[in-house]
Amino acid sequence: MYAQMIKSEASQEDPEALKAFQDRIDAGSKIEPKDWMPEGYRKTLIRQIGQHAHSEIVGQLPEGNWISRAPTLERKAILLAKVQDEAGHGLYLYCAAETLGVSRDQLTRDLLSGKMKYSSIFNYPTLTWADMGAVGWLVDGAAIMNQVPLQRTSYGPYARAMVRICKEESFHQRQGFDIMMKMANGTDAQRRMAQDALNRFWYPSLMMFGPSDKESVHSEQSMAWKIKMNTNDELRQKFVDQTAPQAEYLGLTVPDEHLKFNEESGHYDFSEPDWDEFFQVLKGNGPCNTERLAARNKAWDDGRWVREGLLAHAKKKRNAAIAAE
Ligand code: FAQ
Repeated sequence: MYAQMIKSEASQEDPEALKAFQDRIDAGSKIEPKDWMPEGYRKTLIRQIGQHAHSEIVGQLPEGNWISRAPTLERKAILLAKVQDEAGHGLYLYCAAETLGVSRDQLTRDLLSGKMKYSSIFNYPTLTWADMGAVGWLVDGAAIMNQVPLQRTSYGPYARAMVRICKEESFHQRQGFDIMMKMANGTDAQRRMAQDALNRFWYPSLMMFGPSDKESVHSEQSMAWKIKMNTNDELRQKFVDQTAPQAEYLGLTVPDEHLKFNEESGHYDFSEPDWDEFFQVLKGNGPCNTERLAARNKAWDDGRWVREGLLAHAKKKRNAAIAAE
């Protein structure tokens, strides 16, 4: 539907302008906010950047859950810094989306009403401290795999936001792996917790890259516009190739009996995630969808007095400035 709508909108646009735009993309130029762009390009970016921003914000919830229960002061300080970084990433991305003519309030309303999506991964619960390791190692690991190529995406503000985000995400990934190392080399109970976290987060992490290329609606057009630099399956394969040896190094077992290095292809063979589960999570039926949206709605409602106070203050200052003119 959406892909069709983008195509039908393109058919109403000036073919010469469309061609000139595509030539610029093909030549590797960056598109900047004031440049002409097809309506479909603008909408696709708002959808993707907005979804990405929402993921960073909602992604604070599963980790925020553990700040008060981190095992040491040092771990607490590190986790707190990481969660604050995620808030910062959300803000860079909302700013990038705003350059496309959508307001942050509108994006927030669309998240809170369930109209806009955020990453499926954040609808899974974080049950033990080892999950903080698994989230950093696997979830940030998957996020980086997706985001490093996005530093070269065609839209300037998105590409520049991504440069800074990627630097911080690699610290996040390392801190997650460090937790997993401690747990995997700890007591039997800690080792079991690490294995259990890997068991629960492996397939949801593979789902972060989106549906298989056969099912992906937007990949073809988004790749032509360099809004996406790789297909979902390409990135998923790269993630498995990078992560399987790391699991081996930790002495943990990836919960996939078919995971095996294929000498011929030079890549790991692996089992597909359960795509029915993925689409159910997208429909709002994951383990924590209701809880996550309720938490964001509560935060928005609780913050109303701050927004109203700030707006009243701004209005008062503006009126005083007008009166002084
Ligand atoms: N979850 O046609 P495609 C992070 C939807 S950041 C939910 O393949 P597309 C940092 C998709 O929107 C993680 N929905 O779509 C962190 C579309 O539905 P729509 C977020 C998904 O856009 C770490 C439909 O399925 N990163 O984790 C998902 O070409 C730790 C069809 O799919 C980004 O957003 C999914 N996993 O490709 C924070 C990166 N996958 O919109 C805290 C930027 C697909 O038509 C703690 N985004 N859908 O209703 C992208 O690269 C792309 O948007 C994809 C999906 C690859 C996610």
